[in-house]
Amino acid sequence: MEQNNPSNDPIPESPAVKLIEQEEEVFQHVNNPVLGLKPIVKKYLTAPENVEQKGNKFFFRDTEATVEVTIVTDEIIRVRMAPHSVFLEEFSYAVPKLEVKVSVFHLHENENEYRISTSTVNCHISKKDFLVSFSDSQNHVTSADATPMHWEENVQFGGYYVFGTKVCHPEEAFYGLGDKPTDLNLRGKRFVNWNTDAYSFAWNQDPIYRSIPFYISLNEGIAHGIFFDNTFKAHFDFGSEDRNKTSFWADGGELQYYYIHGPNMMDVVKRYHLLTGTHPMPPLWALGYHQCRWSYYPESKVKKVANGFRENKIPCDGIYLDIDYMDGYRCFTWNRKYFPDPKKMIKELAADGFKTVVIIDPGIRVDDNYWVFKEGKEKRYFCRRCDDYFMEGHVWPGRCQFPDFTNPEVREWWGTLFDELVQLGVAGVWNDMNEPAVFGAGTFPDDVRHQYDGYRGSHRKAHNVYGMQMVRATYEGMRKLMKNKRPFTITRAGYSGVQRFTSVWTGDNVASWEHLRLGNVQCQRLSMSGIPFCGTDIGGFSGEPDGELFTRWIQMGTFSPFMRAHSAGDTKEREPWSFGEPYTAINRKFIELRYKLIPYLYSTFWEHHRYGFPILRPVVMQEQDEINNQARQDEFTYGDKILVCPVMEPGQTSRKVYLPKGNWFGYWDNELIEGGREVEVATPLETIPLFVKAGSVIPEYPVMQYVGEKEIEEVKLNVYYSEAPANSFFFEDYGETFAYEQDIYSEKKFVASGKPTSFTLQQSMEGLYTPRYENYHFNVVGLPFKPSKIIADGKEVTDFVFDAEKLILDFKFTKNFKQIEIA
Ligand code: MIG
Repeated sequence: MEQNNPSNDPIPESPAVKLIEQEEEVFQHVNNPVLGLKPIVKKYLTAPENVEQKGNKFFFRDTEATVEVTIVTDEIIRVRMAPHSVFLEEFSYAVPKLEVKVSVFHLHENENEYRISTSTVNCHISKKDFLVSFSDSQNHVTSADATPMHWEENVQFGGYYVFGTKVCHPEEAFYGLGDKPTDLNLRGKRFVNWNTDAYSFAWNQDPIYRSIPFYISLNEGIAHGIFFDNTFKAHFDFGSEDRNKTSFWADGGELQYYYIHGPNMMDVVKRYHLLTGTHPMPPLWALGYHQCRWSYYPESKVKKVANGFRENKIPCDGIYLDIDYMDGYRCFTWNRKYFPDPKKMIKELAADGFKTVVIIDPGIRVDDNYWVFKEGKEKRYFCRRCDDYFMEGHVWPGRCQFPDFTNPEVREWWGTLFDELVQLGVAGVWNDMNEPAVFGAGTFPDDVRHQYDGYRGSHRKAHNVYGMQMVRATYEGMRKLMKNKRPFTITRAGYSGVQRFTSVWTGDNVASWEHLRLGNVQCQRLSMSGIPFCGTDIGGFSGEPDGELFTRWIQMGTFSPFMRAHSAGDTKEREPWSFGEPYTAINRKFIELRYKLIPYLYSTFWEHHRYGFPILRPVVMQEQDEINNQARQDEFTYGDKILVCPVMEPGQTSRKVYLPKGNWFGYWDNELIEGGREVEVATPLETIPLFVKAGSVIPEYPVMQYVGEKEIEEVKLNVYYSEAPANSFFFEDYGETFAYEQDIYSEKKFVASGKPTSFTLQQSMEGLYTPRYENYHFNVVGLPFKPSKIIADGKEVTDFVFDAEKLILDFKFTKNFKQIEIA
């Protein structure tokens, strides 16, 4: 496909263009040898001369540039700017299909501005100076340009540096941007998006592994989002250089961003998912505990670790093989000395309930006797430099070449390479080093060429999507090979939209209390940034945790959507029983809790997949109008019903926890506490602060050593009394196929509501799946009265036990009830 190339167009010298000297600007390019010699000239939009409408698109022109405004939905508006009025062809790895869903919109014009309005948002373009702003239907301005959009020609590579600058308000807070290892609120900071292998990264280090150019602004309780869909090295400044300005700019590509309306942060995240997609339902087993290490080998060691779990009665579903399983680190091969019969080993592990996950790196060893290299070479699938030399770099296997994952044909090929691994029974693939990382050089040079799905680009454009396209190729290939069973994938690098293909871990962290704290914030941030299935290396990758730190990390990891312990090769043994008692027992208790809550986590996953909600939710997302919540980053909710506050300091015996408004029950003691305030909570090593929102129904499976170990005969429903009506969801399906896409699932909705002397629980169902178990075991917590009668669908349940001291009511009934009344 031919692409318009703005650099081929004549560049008119327009007197109307404002020339602004470098000194006046907040942006400077220090690393450009060519531009460094000349004064940097930024050109700003001047004034729109007219407007032209084509369907849902509006074009505004000054003497030189054009701005395109696309009404995507009632709440999402896209803005693009073409310095010389030539737009790039529409293509985005983040937004696979721009679905326009808008009912009505109108264009208005007056003396001062053009205004395009949907039912909820207005986009204003000022006639005087081309400033773009957005307001809600009450005419409250939510986002406004501080300076007109601008650009700077890139003499070295062609194209432009593109800039957007918004007004930053005194109390405005900022969230999002993926995995940045810093405080949750990004205010006052500046960031770069450039995927980087960041071994033992530090607090405030930037950039690290991922590039998620999406942020949420919260000002005076009103939120909106900006998704700057640009894959080049991109920069964000949240009132750092100038406290009154928020800026985002990139070293190439288009100034293209989506304004995502709120006013609720939750809605902003939901709408971001509308653009970039959600995570597919994971295989149920992947919600269990995973054990990893660099590396478990030979086979006898793998078996020993697996047996350790079963002997210690600590549940585990996934076991990982790091790079040493390969022959000389050649992807898709086996070291036969360490693993003489992988098929047999994987089968035996599977019989004992373990899924085997193997690592794969993008670097392919230059070796004519190695089939993967030979095929890739013959088919011309490896990346090349601008002058056609191969992109070569050293990684684990030695001298390597790298597949161009931005080429759909290469992705297809890569997908087929997993054939043997799938035949051997491998259930998951761990995609590492895909920033891409290269020893010494760090990554590829800028001039490496990429096919970019037919749109072509240098590494400047493809760098940030390389890893995402690798894991996409892996995921799609595995899905085909596994005959539509859900594959499990994990990646280190990523770009917006990567959640459609994979889970992520936060990379090479450190066994320190600071990193435990950092991991907590990173997982919350990833969740708000559209990456729900995330976790840290439990225990810390490098360094040595003591028993206390490891246990505190297991406790936090129990509430990470992805739960995996991992450690570097030069560290001591790091299994949940490695630290002796009391640690082993506490680790077991928490991993068991993880398994009990799998149906709850899975239901939360469904809410993510179907509705675009994040799994972890920082407190500020629940009460965004509480200014104090802007700085809270320790506690979060897991789904919307369980509030978790990890313990992140050694020797801590109690800590303050903020509970959002409403009633909460202590998870450990069922004590009723009114929220909207901080409470002091005891934090002995055996527990962390956990609270359940009143009115919740939390489904619980019996503890198993791995998912599917036993047939489930009964599901426990923990029902927490509330007077105010409250909804809960309970999702189930086969847990391993894509049948849910054809409505083969069961989504139950519970509504709990109480009165001082009665309590009602209603259930309704949707979907075509019927679980095999027959019974619910009810555990009703916090009844404020002594129950004397339970009526279920008109029939009286006579067999119940009430603990008057703990206020717990216990009884059983079939799962297909419609209404249960307790009085
Ligand atoms: O250069 O495969 O982040 O989890 O154990 C190190 C070995 C390569 C980096 C990953 C880490 C993994 C390690 N890898």
